[in-house]
Amino acid sequence: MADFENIKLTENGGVLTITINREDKLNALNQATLAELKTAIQGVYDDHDIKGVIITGAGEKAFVAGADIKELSGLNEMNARKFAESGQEIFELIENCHSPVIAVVNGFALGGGCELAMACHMRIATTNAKFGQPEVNLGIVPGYGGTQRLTQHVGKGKSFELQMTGDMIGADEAKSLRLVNYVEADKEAATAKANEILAKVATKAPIAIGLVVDCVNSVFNSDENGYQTEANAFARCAGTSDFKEGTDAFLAKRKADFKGE
Ligand code: CO8
Repeated sequence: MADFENIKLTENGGVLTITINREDKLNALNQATLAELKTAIQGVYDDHDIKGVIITGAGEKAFVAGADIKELSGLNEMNARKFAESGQEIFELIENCHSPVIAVVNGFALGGGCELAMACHMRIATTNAKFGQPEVNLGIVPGYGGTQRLTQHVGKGKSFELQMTGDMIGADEAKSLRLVNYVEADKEAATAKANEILAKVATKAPIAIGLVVDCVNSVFNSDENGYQTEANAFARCAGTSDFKEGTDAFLAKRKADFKGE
């Protein structure tokens, strides 16, 4: 596994854990960290042995406390767009990944950290997690897709409130807003829950799982007819050996053994 300075990769039973590893800066995302994150996610696209991904932050205090404000402070109108677009591209890679990606949110998930969590397919928070888009405090708007994904997750009114006030919300409120799937007592329990979900997904037909990602994401792509995407995905699944295996196994009252073919 490649050597990284700002993230840590560990693999266990087909689950890759990507830990943002700048604990002294509350795991703030600088450009070097984002570049490493991109390489790690691209690796998932190429490695079919990876059945699922967990993204988390080092330590107990923060998932990611945002983009690195020191770096942001040097931006101007010329280069800021490029910064935002290159971050958006990485978060889209996460969102479109055919392996399930779960954020284990342990502490602050602010600004780019909240945006990173929202780009994952699911979020499991610890009770001390805090979510927020505090960019207005710095005189900016979210730039890594937060204006879009927060609105998709929590609806327009709450999205306006959170972005206009910059207020943080706790894990229970985030769950009641459907921003997180589960709240667990601590990082260990949240990681166990993420692994439990990923282990279950790993027993399903991989091609179908990847196409669920495409179909759900198509809901939010105004250039795409999601119903057509779904019909195409359905047809593609029907042509796989896994479809035959799944239906044969059901009819024979045995457990299906999917091969991803
Ligand atoms: N960037 C850089 N350093 C950070 C960040 C950050 N986002 N957050 C914390 N740190 C650093 C602190 O500077 C401090 O470093 P040092 O010890 O060297 O002084 C260390 O982490 C510990 O932080 P604190 O001492 O502040 O810890 P506290 O417990 O007192 O406070 C908070 C914790 C409340 C989380 C506080 O650190 C904070 O408010 N952080 C900033 C949160 C924030 O505003 N995040 C949004 C940033 S903007 C953004 O993410 C935009 C994304 C889109 C970019 C688009 C592309 C251009």
